[in-house]
Amino acid sequence: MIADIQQLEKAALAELENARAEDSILAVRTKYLGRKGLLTGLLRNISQVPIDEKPLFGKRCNEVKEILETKIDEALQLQTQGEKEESLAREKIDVTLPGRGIRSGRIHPVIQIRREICDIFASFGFSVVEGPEVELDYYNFEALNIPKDHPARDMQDTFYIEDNIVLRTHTSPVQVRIMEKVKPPVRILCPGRVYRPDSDVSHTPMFHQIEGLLVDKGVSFADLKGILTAFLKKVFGDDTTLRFRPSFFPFTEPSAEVDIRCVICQGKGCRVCGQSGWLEILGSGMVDPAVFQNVGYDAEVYSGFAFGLGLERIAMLKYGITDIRLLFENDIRFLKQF
Ligand code: 2NM
Repeated sequence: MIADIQQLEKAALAELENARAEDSILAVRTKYLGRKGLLTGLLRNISQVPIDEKPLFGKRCNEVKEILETKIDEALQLQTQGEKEESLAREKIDVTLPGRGIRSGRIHPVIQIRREICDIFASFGFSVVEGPEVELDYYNFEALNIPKDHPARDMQDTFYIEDNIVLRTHTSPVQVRIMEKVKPPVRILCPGRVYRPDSDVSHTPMFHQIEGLLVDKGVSFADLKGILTAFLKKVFGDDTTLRFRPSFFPFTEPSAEVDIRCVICQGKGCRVCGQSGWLEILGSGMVDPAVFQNVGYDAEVYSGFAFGLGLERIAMLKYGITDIRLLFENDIRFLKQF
């Protein structure tokens, strides 16, 4: 019987030695020390042990029980500690590493210019209004005194949705819609996307325009010159030289294009200004009485001026961009420079 205990102790310790995971250690405990365990079984049968061996048998049983309990506790402790160390090593982070940085977005250069221009005209008392990009032929052409046979109405120059529905080719229709609704005085600025089927280094099928309109009693060409001069000096600097050059638009009479002294060569002549020394910035004019008639304004009482400019062109001149398409590729390496 004593030999049985010795054997049991040896077997239990060997099994414990091989038990690595928590589960296997607990299994050893159940197998030997559990209610139906092997050691428990030996103790239960003590009545069959010869009387003279009983004290030694009992002593050995208790010793082995104590040894196993201690060893199992130790094994369990080692096991959890090992697991902890392993996970600590695995989850270690180096707090001295540099951070990844937050990449912030920024305003697109065209929209920066749009904001700048809107702010300037807001300081002159103009309100900013927007309107539809899909427009009736009537508002895009007819009301603006653009005749049915005008080349701007060609399929080649306008995106047609239907016979009398187009993608607006300028933002003037917004101004017509406002004039239909409100009586003078009117001071509005209309920024927005416009569409024309053109595509090369200086044209994209969609681009941005801002048009302005001021209507009141006694508005003259001198007001047009004064406001546009003040505006352009705010955008391009106080020492900017301007010239007003006669032009033609169906919706204004007289009409003028406004040029500034080339910002690249200061008028000496370069590639950007095509050797002329001047850069075309905007178109303008006194609103044609035919347009006033279409919106129900009395041209004998009211007069006004209007103007329009392309934002991509301004952005290109301001930043020296030579291909307009760069503005629409959404390449962050390009856009983050502005
Ligand atoms: C331009 C040039 C000249 C213009 C005219 C009007 C309206 F609706 F009042 F008749 N809006 N915009 C205008 C005048 C636009 O862009 C180059």
